[in-house]
Amino acid sequence: MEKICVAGLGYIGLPTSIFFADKGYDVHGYDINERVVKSLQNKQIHIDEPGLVEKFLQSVERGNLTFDHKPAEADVFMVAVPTPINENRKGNLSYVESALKSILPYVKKGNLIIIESTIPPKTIEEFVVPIIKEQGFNPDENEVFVAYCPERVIPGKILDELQNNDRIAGGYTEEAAGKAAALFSKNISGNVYETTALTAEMTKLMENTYRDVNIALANELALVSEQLGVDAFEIISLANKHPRVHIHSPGPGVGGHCIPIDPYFIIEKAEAHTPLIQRAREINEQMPHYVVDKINELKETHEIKNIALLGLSYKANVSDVRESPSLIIAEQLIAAGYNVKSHDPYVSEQEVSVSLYSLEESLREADLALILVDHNDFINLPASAFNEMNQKLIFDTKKCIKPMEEITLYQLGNK
Ligand code: SAJ
Repeated sequence: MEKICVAGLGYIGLPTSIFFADKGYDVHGYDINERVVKSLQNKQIHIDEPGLVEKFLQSVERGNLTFDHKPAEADVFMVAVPTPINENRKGNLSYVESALKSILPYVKKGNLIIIESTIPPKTIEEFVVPIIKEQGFNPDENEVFVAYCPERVIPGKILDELQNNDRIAGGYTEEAAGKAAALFSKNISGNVYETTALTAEMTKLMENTYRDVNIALANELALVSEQLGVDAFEIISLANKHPRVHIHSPGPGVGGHCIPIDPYFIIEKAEAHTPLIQRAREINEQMPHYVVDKINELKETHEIKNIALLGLSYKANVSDVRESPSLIIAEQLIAAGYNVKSHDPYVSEQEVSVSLYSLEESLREADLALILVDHNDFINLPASAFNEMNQKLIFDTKKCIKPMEEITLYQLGNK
């Protein structure tokens, strides 16, 4: 069995390392973050995903999963490092560059290098391959095989989706696509599709851009519905009964490390041809401010000083707060002088800049309960949960609270 070296032990790299180690491969994961490496060496795992810790411990005990702050020789190298955007909203490839440069001294002829990080179109051809050539290997001649194989997993179901999702193997050459496809085909249950690196790069970006644009449409519908006095969620649910319609849901904004970022990778390469993608980003980025404006508006008719802010993660039932719209809303409300008591059953205080309270503490003496995430814990909270509030006023941005007697309920996208 081939030996695999994974660069980057974050949300994708660590589960990927564990996935392949569980299949019996010798996997060596490395990361420049000493703290992460130390804790993994001490059998502590920093990512909370169903089934992950068990498989991690089994592989570590078996001895075929090791961690270090430097790479090791292998047959397959996988790069799963972050690709953030800079202030100018252009992809920052510095982690990809440094990961590549650190693995290259360990690479031998015939090895396969797979990039998994999300990257702007043409990055393999114009950025990755030239770095590999500088090291003396010619990927055009398949001296090393280079492929782009984007991941598609969703937080909360990472292991399941690594196993079952279809995958794309985008080769810099046809042979590289074939090599990468063979590796995944042997190990996953989904189908593997071979294509070029550029097609794979654009496909990955369009998947998330489709979602961003569709969410922007839902958010626009929410605003229109409020003006017209109809319920956007009901309209969406009815429209989605049409066999070819799938409108997404409105909300307080779009967070996470993919959907709010990936569209910019397309925009940076084709600014003149992406007015729709750009407008969708603007609409979604405006949503947290819209929520704050709504609260200021509610203040004209209700006494609002203390706010219980429920939900800080970027989406339901995960602890991830990256790019979470809730954090923007919390900061703006605090800056506007409200007393904000935030609660999230999944998020720990060291991950956020705001203080956290229990559900009861946050709701006690609150003038408004602001629901920003549809965690299972919040769905259909009983009326009694709101008993200790100063006034029973709820603003639900995710339509997860049912209307109840004695509670004044405002919903995003409704009235
Ligand atoms: N959101 C809405 N309305 C919706 C759906 C989502 O407002 O109808 C918001 C969520 O609340 C959240 C954000 O959008 O703030 C993104 O959430 P998400 O569940 O749509 O996506 P992610 O970022 O967790 O994961 C996405 C997935 N991509 C697609 O579904 C096309 C995942 O499969 C990718 O692996 C991941 O991006 C990635 O790594 O690219």
